[in-house]
Amino acid sequence: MAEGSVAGAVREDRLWQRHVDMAKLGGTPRGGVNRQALSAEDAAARNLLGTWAKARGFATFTDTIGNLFVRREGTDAKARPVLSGSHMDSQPTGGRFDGMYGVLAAFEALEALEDAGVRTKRPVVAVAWTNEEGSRFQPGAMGSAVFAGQYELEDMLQMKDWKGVVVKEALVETLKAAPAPMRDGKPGFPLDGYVEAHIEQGPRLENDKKTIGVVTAIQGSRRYIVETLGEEAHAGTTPRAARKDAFAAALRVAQAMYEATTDKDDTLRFTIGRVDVAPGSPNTVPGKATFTIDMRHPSDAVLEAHEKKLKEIVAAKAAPCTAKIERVNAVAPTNFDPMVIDLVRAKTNALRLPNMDMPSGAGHDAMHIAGLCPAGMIFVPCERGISHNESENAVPADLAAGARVLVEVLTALANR
Ligand code: HGY
Ligand code: MN
Ligand code: MN
Repeated sequence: MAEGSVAGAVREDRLWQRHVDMAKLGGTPRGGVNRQALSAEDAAARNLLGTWAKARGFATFTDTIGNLFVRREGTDAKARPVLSGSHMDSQPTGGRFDGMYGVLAAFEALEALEDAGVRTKRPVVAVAWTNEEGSRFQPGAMGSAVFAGQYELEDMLQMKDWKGVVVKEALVETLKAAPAPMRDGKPGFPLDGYVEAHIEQGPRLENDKKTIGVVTAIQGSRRYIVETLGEEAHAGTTPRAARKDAFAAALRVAQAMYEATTDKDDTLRFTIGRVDVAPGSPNTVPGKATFTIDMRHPSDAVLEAHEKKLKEIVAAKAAPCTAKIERVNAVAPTNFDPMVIDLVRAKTNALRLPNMDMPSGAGHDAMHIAGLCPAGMIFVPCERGISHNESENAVPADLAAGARVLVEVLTALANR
């Protein structure tokens, strides 16, 4: 098979149109998407992918955490498959490409193999992982982590969203609205390789005028919930000195944490993305406040040291309220397999695409799958590096370039 022959079957127009079609599902007036995990919009995207798969004769199946698979057979049906994909769930004010690009690039790879008439030894499977964003339901990358055996299925099925809806209920609704043959039992099956395509969600490729990012690693990440407890009281009659104001305590704790996580080379990432105050009445002193923490760094030791600081701050700054900090999850830094990194770089060079090696600041499902088999990622640029924002944008030519590299890499892995 001539070098690049399968890449030649990738169609930029078809790949772009699929993004346009998917962006209508949960599309927002400002041009983004709100397609949260296990929502009606998520189910609609699952159904659309299933319709496309059926039209091409690819088998689809799901598992008990709702990961959705699209399988193209190989000549050796018993061989461990090669997997590629990402996620279709989005942030509440998300973009049209975060996650969706990786799913559609994987699907485009299956179509290109089909159109090129290329049979691979191993099956090649595309996947849409359940709840990568971890926005509605925590923790993120839930489907891939359960698949990889990092989280217990039963624990994840009991997780609740901010309104108290349980994953298990939302999953039943989603699979009813978007039925697919169920692969029963604990999720997970042997893999021979995994490659995920994704927009960079940062500005480096655009700044350096590169089309492809050869991803070498993903930084470590930890999530926490902080809760402060005080005493509800009348806003008009209760003097400041007598108050146990839970929001004031949360502010003291948060401010101290921002100061403690400011590092001179601006490498540590510390984000408080959600704050809830109860009872949420303008004239009642808050009795309870909770806020989320998302903390990231390339070094686990740095994350560990800062986790200690966060706990000390919670103990020191909450009085006269009480407070607690609970770690929701911790994902260690991921280093991708050198064989896959080299293969991505080689196939990119063979296609004469400008590229650079780079780590990922964002988390991805690949961080869990990298523990199961040789894994890697392919980045393409997004405009000004903006993501987790409705103005997220990418251009058809870059999306197609990434899909060409992807299909060449998958073909090589599937014929190993
Ligand atoms: O949060 C992340 O890094 C990913 O975009 N969900
Ligand atoms: Mn993503
Ligand atoms: Mn994201």
